[in-house]
Amino acid sequence: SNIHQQILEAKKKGQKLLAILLDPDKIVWENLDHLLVKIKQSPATHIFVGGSIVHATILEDLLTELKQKTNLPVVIFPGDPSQISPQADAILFLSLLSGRNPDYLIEYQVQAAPILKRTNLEVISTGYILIESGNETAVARVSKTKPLKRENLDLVLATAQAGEMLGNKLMYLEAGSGAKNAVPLEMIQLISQNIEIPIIVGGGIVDLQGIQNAYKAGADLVVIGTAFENDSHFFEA
Ligand code: 1GP
Repeated sequence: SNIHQQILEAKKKGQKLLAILLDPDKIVWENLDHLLVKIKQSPATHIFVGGSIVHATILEDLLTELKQKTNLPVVIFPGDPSQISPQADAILFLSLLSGRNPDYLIEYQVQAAPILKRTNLEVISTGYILIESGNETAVARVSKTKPLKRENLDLVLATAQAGEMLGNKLMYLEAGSGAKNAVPLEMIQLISQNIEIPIIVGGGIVDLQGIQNAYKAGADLVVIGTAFENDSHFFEA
């Protein structure tokens, strides 16, 4: 079924969504079965798979396991065009709107398009906005782009609105994996009040209160990576 449509319907009903982000390169394979049990017991509605550098075979192995052992929709959250697999359900087709590196604005999308055409993956056009986090994150390093300043709310809003006008179906506000500071709540609030498309928020959210705060500010889907990676009991508190 259509994942984008489900996200829209959840937004309409005010149901909040939660994605657990799994980086194939960080999976401890001996623990995978335990991890999958914990994911099943968690409130997660989606599994995102991706990372800054991911080896193709490891991605395939992880997707095989996820499709066999969970029922959650699996969405690729790619770092580059090598991270495409027909085994997933959908892919966030990202454009790094906060940066001015043409590779992440259009070049990788051009490379990925013919590959995606040969799969049945649902392709979800997603604007991706990197926000300053107080530390250098892998996204900033690998993409060689500068995050937008936390206090520059006008620029973040204009960026999100431009993405919406360009036809993005989702807007991802990203502090970066392992961010010291998560996306500011007032920023989430401002963006959510001024664009129609669903908002994804992630990076540096390390407790359940942080998730609730992001929802209250207007996030439709929150992404949790590091906190669950470090503690598979994270959602049990
Ligand atoms: C990173 O937004 C995700 O792309 C999740 O970040 O690892 O900090 O939870 P964390």
